[in-house]
Amino acid sequence: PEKVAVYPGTFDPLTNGHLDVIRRGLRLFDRVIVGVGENPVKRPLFTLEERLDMIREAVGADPRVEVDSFGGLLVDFARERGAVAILRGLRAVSDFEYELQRALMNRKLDRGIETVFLMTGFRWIYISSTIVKEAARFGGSLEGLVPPFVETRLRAKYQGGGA
Ligand code: COD
Repeated sequence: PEKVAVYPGTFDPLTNGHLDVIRRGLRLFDRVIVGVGENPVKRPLFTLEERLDMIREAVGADPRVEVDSFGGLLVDFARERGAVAILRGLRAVSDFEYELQRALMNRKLDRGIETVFLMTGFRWIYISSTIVKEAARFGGSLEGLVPPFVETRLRAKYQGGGA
């Protein structure tokens, strides 16, 4: 049977690091569902619709990738969609503690779903949505770090006096 993974995140905004995880995930799974969820400690710069749009534009017409939002628990979303795994990306050791905590909590909530960690490509090791937003805010170039239209939208946000 078809193996499906959910790749959840805030994606505020999507970076090339996220895209790298999606690509690697497609080597292991038949389909990847990118799930934009709510992280209660983050106040996103982009609206949910804007974040979904940017991910959809970046993945294009690939029939193996679906982009959707979810409310409530990630494990419930994964189960509803028939996913066998949650996909997460790891950069540095500093990601580990946060990810371990989440993976174990999700395991406690639903013993049927495994979390799979993928090491990011070396080129993306230092990129986060946060660092990319900070660079954009102060006028730094994001070339090669995010898709060009994401950079355009970031500039528009900060020029518009939005934040
Ligand atoms: N290279 C590789 N991977 C990367 C890179 C990069 N350069 N940058 C980020 N990533 C990875 C992150 O490690 C992460 O795995 C993923 O990409 C998404 O990152 P973010 O920062 O967009 O996502 P988070 O951590 O804010 O997402 C949090 C969720 C929304 C998944 C979480 O809060 C959630 O599950 N919410 C629903 C409620 C719930 O079920 N909570 C958990 C149980 S209590």
